Amino acid sequence: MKILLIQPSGTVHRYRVGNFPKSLRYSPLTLTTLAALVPPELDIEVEICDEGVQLVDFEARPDLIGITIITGTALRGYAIADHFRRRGIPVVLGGVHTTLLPDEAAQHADSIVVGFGEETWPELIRDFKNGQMKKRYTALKSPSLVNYPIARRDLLKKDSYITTSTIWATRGCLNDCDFCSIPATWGKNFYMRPVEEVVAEAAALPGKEFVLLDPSPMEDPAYAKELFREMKKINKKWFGLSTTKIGEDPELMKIVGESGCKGLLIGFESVNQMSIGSIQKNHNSVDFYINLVKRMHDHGMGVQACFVFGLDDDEPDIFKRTVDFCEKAYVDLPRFSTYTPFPNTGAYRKLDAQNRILTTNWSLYDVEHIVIQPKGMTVEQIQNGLLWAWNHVYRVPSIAKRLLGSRTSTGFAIALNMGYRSYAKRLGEMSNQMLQDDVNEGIPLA
Ligand code: B12
Ligand code: SF4
Repeated sequence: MKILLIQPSGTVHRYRVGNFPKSLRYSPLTLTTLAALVPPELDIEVEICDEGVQLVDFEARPDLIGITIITGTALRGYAIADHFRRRGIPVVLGGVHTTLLPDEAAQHADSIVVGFGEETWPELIRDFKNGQMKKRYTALKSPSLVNYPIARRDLLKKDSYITTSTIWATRGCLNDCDFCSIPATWGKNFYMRPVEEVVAEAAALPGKEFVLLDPSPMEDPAYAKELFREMKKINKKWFGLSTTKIGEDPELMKIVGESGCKGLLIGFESVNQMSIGSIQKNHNSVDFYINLVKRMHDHGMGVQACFVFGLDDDEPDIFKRTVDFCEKAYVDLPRFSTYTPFPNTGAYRKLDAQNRILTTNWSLYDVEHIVIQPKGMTVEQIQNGLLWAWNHVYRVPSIAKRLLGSRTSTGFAIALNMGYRSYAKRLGEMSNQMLQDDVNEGIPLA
């Protein structure tokens, strides 16, 4: 028996169009994890296809196909699923978007997996082998994370990524930011793998660097301190994510810095405290931002700061204020997006009730398009402001100012900034391309 696992991509991320040069991609973990969960005793051949780096073989004839979808890739995923189902090949859909909108996904699949796949995916495969696959499998609470199977990184097209050393230690988040899919998908829960297993997996990864994909790994400070104290012993560099809460605990900040962390992506979201309040990100305090970035730099960590435009309390000066902040705070890698209410989130329900959802074309839910009717500005003002901010903050003088001020910059930080600079230059063109997104691109007609 053969299973093909596919991760579809939106137009601008799709192979050959690409928003980043190949060299700046790290490999995702979803498909390699699902491959590792296939029961070994069933002797099943598994192939994976990450459409971000390779073409889907639409002539393939596996026995079963599994497709993972997030909102921005859902329509492409449905088109791929419809194609293979027309050819009589059964398709299973799973992932964040399937969990958020199971009834929608079910229209394009023979079976869906809602929630976590650790137990349901092997159960589904056994049922399939016995000709008894059910229409839906659901697991909304995480199973035990002890003895977690090691992702099948051997199945990846290794040369297509800057690194295949991606790993996770925790899942979920205890915060409830109104636009975020994490609590909407998994509830306000936080699950942790045993420290020794995570460290052993990180130690065994090839190379001297790895990426920790957890959306908010510091939610339990005692666990985080233990994890990163142990991580220090393996003497590797790593990059990951955090919330601004890291700044509330000087001991945690020090331990993380000493553990080999070279940079963290942090959701600052806005330099306007009123806007922060409106999205329920109550742990963010704008007055504290400059100091937070400075202390991160003091501990040798770069900062990828993410901001959202188009919040209800934003005014037209928000773009300049945000860029000014990035330059003043010496933010290593600024990133801008638009307020995107992912389905089934508090933001979606609120804006839908106010009749302000402009489109449910999920391909445009890539956080760079405006999908809602803004309050204080027009759609055009936000689109233009977004482009202006990206281009302004990635001018060479701005890059130089930020990286010189940061004191943590390396050749890698310069390469990332140059990658984002070319992304910024092409963003307008790519946004228009997405408006004409052909989710059927490359799919044979019959
Ligand atoms: C790594 C990552 C990326 C990588 C790779 C993408 C990917 N899908 O893996 C990159 C950098 C490319 C990326 C890009 C983006 N991302 Co991203 N990303 C993540 C991240 C941090 C980790 C994903 C991961 O590897 N998880 C570990 C695996 C094991 O878990 P999992 O995927 O949930 O899979 C489990 C279950 O869901 C289930 N399952 C999943 N799929 C399937 C399929 C089948 C068949 C079955 C049986 C089961 C199953 O089984 C697994 C085991 O339980 C998540 C946050 C998170 N922790 O989930 C955000 C996340 C998926 N990203 C998100 C977003 C918004 C984006 C971007 C739009 C952001 C941006 N600024 O560019 C882009 C979109 C790219 C695109 N359109 O193609 C959102 C998605 C929200 C939504 N509703 O769509 C998330 C949830 C973060 C968030 N805060 O909300 N991302
Ligand atoms: S802190 Fe981050 S991961 Fe947690 S709910 Fe907010 S945006 Fe989502």
